[in-house]
Amino acid sequence: MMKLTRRCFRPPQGLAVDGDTPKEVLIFKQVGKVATSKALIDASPDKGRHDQDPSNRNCHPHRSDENNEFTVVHNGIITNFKEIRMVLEKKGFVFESDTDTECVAKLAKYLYDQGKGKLSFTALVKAVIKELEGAFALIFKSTKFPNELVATRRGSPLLIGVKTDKKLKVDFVDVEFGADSEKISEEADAYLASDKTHPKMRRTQSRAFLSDDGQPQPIEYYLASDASAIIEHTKRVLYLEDDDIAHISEGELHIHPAAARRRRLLAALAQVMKGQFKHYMQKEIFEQPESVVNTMRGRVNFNTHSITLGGLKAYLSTIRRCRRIVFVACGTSYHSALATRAIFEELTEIPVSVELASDFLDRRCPIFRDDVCVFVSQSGETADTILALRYCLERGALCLGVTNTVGSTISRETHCGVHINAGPEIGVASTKAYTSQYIALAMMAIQLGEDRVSMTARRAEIIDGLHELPRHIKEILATDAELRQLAQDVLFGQKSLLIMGRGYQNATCLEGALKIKEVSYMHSEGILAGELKHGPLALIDETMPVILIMTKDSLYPKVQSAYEQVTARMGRPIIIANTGDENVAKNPCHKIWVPQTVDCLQGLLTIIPLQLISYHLAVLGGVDVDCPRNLAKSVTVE
Ligand code: UD2
Ligand code: MG
Repeated sequence: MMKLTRRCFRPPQGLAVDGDTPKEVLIFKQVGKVATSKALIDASPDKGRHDQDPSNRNCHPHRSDENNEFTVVHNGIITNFKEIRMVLEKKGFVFESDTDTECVAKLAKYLYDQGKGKLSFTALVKAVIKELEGAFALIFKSTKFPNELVATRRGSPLLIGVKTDKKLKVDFVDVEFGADSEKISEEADAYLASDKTHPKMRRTQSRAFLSDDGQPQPIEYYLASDASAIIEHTKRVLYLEDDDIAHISEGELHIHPAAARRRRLLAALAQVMKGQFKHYMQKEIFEQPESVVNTMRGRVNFNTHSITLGGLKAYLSTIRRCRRIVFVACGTSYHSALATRAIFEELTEIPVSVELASDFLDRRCPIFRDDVCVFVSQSGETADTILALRYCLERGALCLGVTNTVGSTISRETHCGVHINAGPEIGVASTKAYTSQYIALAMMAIQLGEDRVSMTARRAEIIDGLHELPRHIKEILATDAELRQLAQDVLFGQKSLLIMGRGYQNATCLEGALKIKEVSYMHSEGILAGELKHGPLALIDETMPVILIMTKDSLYPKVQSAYEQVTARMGRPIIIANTGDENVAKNPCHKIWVPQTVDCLQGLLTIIPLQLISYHLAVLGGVDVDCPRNLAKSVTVE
């Protein structure tokens, strides 16, 4: 019995169905010569992030086509389902539900047909899950493989119960249930993990259950997400590990150990995904009006001005009681934490520090039980950030994750956290993940500060700003041609570029400079305008390219004085300013216009022209934009 809390189920079409109560639909009953295999599913309404109705059409199992060639039940979430769906739709598949699961059934059929029917069921499932991102427990049936069933998992739990009178030769765990069933299944887990004497089932390539005379014995298998679901049938349970593939046929259970993880999308599929764009980086920049909405979906109520982050709900009071919040991250993720530090300080009044993971580890920074540590990473696999996380876990701090990858190491090993739901990011230079991290962190600050009545109006103002974001981002993207021209006329071919600003824009300067370095190989430096006099001013002359961010917030006069310092040294900065700023409009310099929004969200808009400029500089320079030299998408080595 899979306890599928976020899914709903219908009796499968074209499959043997047993059991008739609505709560316990018995599906995938496999009636072979001697064996039956069962998966019992709880029927429960879908709470659906993907705007799924708990309707019949969104019920499991989902199928590949009208002939039910492949049928799938699923617990978890496939985060790249939209891309897969798009690809399959181009191949002529017609989808009949709004679910992420359906793309798995259809992908199975597509790959099966591609392989001209030569793939075994297990090899096929292996190929399918290589394309999937997210967390899942999946069970597959197919008319192409009658009397066979394949199950696999990543991130979401899946276990196999076995019921037989025979003495088993393999190390199934006997689970017992008292009042606290959850605790006991945890103990069973721990037992399995600690028991080194028995060979682990998953290492044995295959194991049939034979009697002494070599004849197969009647055996029933149960597939479930939790041992409590099948305890009335059997106490013998085997826990699958991530990417294990369990194959049941003819009464035999074979477990194939973890397939190679996360190979990227098939090249052909990947090509289609890029659509009208030349590079992923470009596609991902232009996706931002949509990805920022996905980050907020189901979490922000713009009418009541309230925010609910499901992942933090149970921990809010603990977080509010902490003595400080420590952000730990690398690269772009570090900049997203810097960008939101001020919002945290303002809305929560909790002291905040922002650390680069490598430096944090070098210093062996003191961490205590009453600290809250937040680990930000797009992939959730950044090596330094993971090491810092384990360091903080050892010291008893509450650890939060902010990641884009469901089922990643950081998502699994943190106590709680927020998935930013920006969709897969493929370009090495992070763009949409930055804006989504920024928003996720801003939402976190608002939710944490919710208990402070004096800030109600301020929170409402920020939430209104979030509401306008997609429109504002679109306005900036519409100026792409002008930005390309500016990159070509003024910046391309220069040796260096300084990006200056202060306050909320400090993070934009650093992130903008990082983008330029990463993809155009041009030297660029983000400079806090308040630091000009303390050194960087010496770099300024009439030849040094400078971008100055001068948006309308409380620091506007101070940035103006920075502008004067630069022009007094014959510098001619390009100004990023708010649309309608007459003071800047009068100025003969080059200008980049961005709409004005709430001060603390302005950085979400000022970064976008810099992303576009870095992209155009890269293209002009003939750089392999999506894979710049010496860099990898997720840095999984120290
Ligand atoms: C969850 C579901 C989403 C949808 C929604 C409906 C998942 C992954 N998300 O989204 O599909 O059904 O509920 O309300 O199933 N977490 C960590 N570390 C991290 C990130 C997350 O421990 O770095 C935990 C988090 O505390 C939570 C779980 O993972 O327990 C899911 O986090 P989320 O942000 O996806 O949660 P939510 O409620 O937005
Ligand atoms: Mg977790």
